[in-house]
Amino acid sequence: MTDYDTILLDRKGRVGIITLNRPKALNALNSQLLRELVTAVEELDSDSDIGAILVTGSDRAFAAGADIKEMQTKSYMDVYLDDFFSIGDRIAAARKPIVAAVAGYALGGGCELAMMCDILLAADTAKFGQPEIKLGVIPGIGGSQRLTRAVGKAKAMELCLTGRNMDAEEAERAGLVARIVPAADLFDEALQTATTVAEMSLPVAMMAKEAVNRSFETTLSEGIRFERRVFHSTFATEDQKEGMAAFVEKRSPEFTHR
Ligand code: CO8
Repeated sequence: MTDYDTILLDRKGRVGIITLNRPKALNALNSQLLRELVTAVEELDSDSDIGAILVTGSDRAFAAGADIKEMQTKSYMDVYLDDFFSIGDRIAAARKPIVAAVAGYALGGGCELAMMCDILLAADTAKFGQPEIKLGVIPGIGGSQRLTRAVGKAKAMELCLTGRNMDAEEAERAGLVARIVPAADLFDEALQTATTVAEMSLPVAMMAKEAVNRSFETTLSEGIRFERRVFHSTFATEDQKEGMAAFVEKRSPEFTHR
């Protein structure tokens, strides 16, 4: 297993837990943290004992954005040639479901990271925003696109142009988060959610994630055709046979993730 300095990696049952851990910088995403985060996500994504990934931060901050101190002096050529933030695309490319548990600040790259995840749970303390404009830049890890798809143009435009934050209630009303839970219960609820997903058939959960995500990339009729083909292919799994047999026999299914 890889050694990490800026994140903590743990496993509980079939859930891989990544905790962002740069408390002094409110988990700002510097290059080391992003590199370690991507390595950990890929490590868990390719581990056959893992069925879901949970990403979380601290009570005070999920992540307060990309590391401004690290970016401050970079030139156009530095950011263009380095294209450093494209590393984030590898998180969105994970095939296993990822649950984000957000307490405190999820700003800029922190909000973008949360939006790359599949199920977003927010503590009642959560604050979401894309404040990049206040620094003289715009979102760079997908915020202008994913936020707009999640909450619509009206609110996304307002947040990206004014840099104001949304609290958890507004984020839930706007459709950005799946559910709000009391801050003290956030980790347990998120772990429970991730465990529930991880106990489903892994290949079928991966197919469900892929099908939902396809809706962001294609037309309705093509998306439905894609879904139908993937639905057909669930019948090639042992878990479909087990899931339906268990229902008929009035027992819990024992998925083998095959
Ligand atoms: N980067 C670096 N350090 C940070 C960051 C950050 N994003 N956020 C907080 N910190 C540091 C502070 O500098 C401070 O460090 P120190 O104690 O050494 O001064 C420490 O964390 C604690 O922060 P504060 O004292 O500011 O704590 P407050 O509770 O007063 O405020 C806030 C909390 C409101 C979250 C405040 O820290 C803040 O506004 N942070 C910046 C938020 C922000 O603007 N985020 C967007 C960053 S830009 C971005 O994410 C773009 C992503 C894509 C770029 C792609 C480019 C190609």
